[in-house]
This record gives sequence, C-alpha cells and structure tokens, in this order.
Amino acid sequence: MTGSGYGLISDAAIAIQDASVAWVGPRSNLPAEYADFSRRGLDGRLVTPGLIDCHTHIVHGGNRAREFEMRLEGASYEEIARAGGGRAGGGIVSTVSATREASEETLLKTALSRADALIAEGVTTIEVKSGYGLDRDTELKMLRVARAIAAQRPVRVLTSFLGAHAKPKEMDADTYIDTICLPTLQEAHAEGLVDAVDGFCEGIAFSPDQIARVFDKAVELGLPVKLHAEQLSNIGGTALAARYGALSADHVEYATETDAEALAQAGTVAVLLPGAYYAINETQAPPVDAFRKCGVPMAVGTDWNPGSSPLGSLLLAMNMSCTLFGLTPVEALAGTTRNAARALGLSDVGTIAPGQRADLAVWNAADPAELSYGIGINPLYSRIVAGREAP
Ligand code: DI6
Ligand code: FE
Repeated sequence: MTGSGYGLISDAAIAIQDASVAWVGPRSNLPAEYADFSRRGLDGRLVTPGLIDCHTHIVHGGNRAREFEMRLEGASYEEIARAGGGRAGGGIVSTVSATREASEETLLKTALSRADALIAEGVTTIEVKSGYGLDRDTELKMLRVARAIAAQRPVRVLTSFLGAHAKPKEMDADTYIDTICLPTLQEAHAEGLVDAVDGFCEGIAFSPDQIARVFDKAVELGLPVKLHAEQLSNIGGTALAARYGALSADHVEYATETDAEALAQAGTVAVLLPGAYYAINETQAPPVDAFRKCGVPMAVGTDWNPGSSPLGSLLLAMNMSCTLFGLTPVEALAGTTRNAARALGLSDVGTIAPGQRADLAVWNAADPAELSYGIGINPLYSRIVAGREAP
C-alpha cells in the first residue's frame, strides 16, 4: 500500500479549539465560523497525529553495555538471563539491582532524558512500565517516577504495572506472585499509579498459569491487561492474552496463525518491537502476513530498555519495522499513531478528527513515507500537545 493509505489531505487546514481538534479538511472548505481564529501557517509541511510509543521501559537504573559485549562474544540473551548473574552478569535481574539502588531523583532524571529523546521525534504519548523492582518499594517508586514525567514535560504518560517481569533471586516464582506481585499491584492501583497490567510470559519468566493469576487480579481491579508474549518461544501467552481480551500482545515473534486468529477475535493489537528483535539477534520475525490476513491491528514501539532494546528512537523503530518485518510505511505510521493508541486503550488520540485531542506532530517533510524511510534522520519541525505549541 502506498500514498493513499495515509488518508493524506493536501493543502489542509486544522481548526483547534482549546485542547481539541474542531475541524479538519481541505483549506478551501474551512467553515466560516473558524475564519476569525488566529492562524498559523505551516508552509505546506506534513502534519500527523503526535506519535505514540506504546511500549517502553524508560524508567530503569544502570545500563547493560557489558551484556552487549557478552552477546557479541557469543552468549545469547536467554543464556545470560538464565545465568541471572547479578549486576556484572547481566540479565533483567542486573537492572533490578541497579533500579533498587537508584534514588527516585536519579531515576527521574535519567527517565526524563530518555523521554526528551522521544519527544524530540514528535512523540506526544509514552507508555512506561514498572518491572525492574520486583519488590514493593521499587515497583511503586518506578510508577511514581513514570507519573512524574508527565508532570515535568508536555507529554502524556500511561503506566503499566509489570510486576511479573522476571523471577526475583530471593524466592520462587509462585511465592513471588502471591506475596509480592499481587499485593503490590493492589496497592499501586489504590494510589492511582496503574493504567494497565502487563507481564512477561516466557520460559525465562512466568508461565501462562502464573500470568493468569496476575490477570485475574487485574480483572478484579477493573484494569486492562497486555502481555509480553511469544518473544523467544511459543508457550501460549498470545492465546492467554486473547482470552483475557488484552489491549495488546507484544513482541509475538513466535506467534502462529492460530494465535493471530485469536488476537483478531479478541480485538487485541499485536505490538511489534523490532529494536528487541535486532538487538538480541533474533531470526524469527513476527507473522505479519497472518496478522494482515486475520485483520489484527499492528502497532510499533521502541521497547526502550537497557537489555534487549536500548533503542531511543521511535522513528528508527518505524524504519526497522519496514526493513526487518516487511511493514509498509503506511502500516508503520498507523503503528505509531492509530494502532498504538488502541494498544493503550486510548480513543482520543492517534488520529486527526473533530473531537480528538489536538496532539500533533509537524514535519519538515511532504510525504509521510519519509518518516519511515530515514535512518537516524529527524525531520520534526514542531509538536502540538493538547492544542498548545509544545517544546
Ligand atoms: N521483554 C523485553 O524485551 C524486555 N522485557 C521483556 O519482558 C527486556 C527486559 C530486559 O532485558 O531488561
Ligand atoms: Fe518490553
């Protein structure tokens, strides 16, 4: 699909009233009622919905450069995770140690600099996960920091509680779920810190049965769910996500056509994360043709995290989704706008239409395909967040 799939309007006008889009269409059709609005000409620049990064772990301590070196020396991501070798040895648990030790202030400072990098590329909504605490205090700390990003920057932040991210070293997985993960979820929800509940369903993390217990709690609390599923193997996470009517199933490299049918039936978005696929040298690409055939909406995110996806560019994620997974630039843009909004359960962003929140990105580009085509090129001209010009 090319060109027309974008719904592009040439020589368009957008009327913004307060925080919302009031009207959009060809400039020559602009209704008279908007004639006395103050005007801002954009010299024919491309305007898209503000971009949405629907999957990030930008609140975390430390980095995993040593693990990168270990992978280059031949160790796989999974082997390193299984070795669980503490700080120097890498794996999710090494980031857990660094995140537990980091002060809230330090975590916020580093998270803000990552948010700034995304914002600089036209991002207006960011999803942020917990999951590097695996204890009550650190999980709550991460979620508070995520909320603080939106207080300090013109960006919307949605939080996902990812208590079931990795097995902590201190106890077995079932004890962890029952005594730490579920009570912490309840407490975080009571403090208004949780917009959705996520998990990592994988051989190196939690089984479908264990994730189901977390999802049951989410249902009890009235929270939507999403899942890291079928990233390294197929153990039934995607089917589980569909069964719970999840907002999204993320990674999904090892999902099957049957999984795709289940996602389509449930209306669950497949979130593609090419940064992780690239960084850990994965060779199995997600079943994009099956998603298309079944009508599964596809989103694209950075998965920005210190281990499997140290990727701080949503535009590069779009480019990679095209070159590595075969998405069209039309699909890549839908993946960071309309379908990314859906993956977060948001209906007021991701498109430009009357009544929608006026979150927009203005580009030094004429053709929307340019956003996916460039590699390390940032054509952003300006952002508008909730109707206001935002730095
Ligand atoms: N899958 C991922 O890609 C991240 N979490 C997950 O469940 C990676 C987390 C990490 O390696 O630190
Ligand atoms: Fe992730």
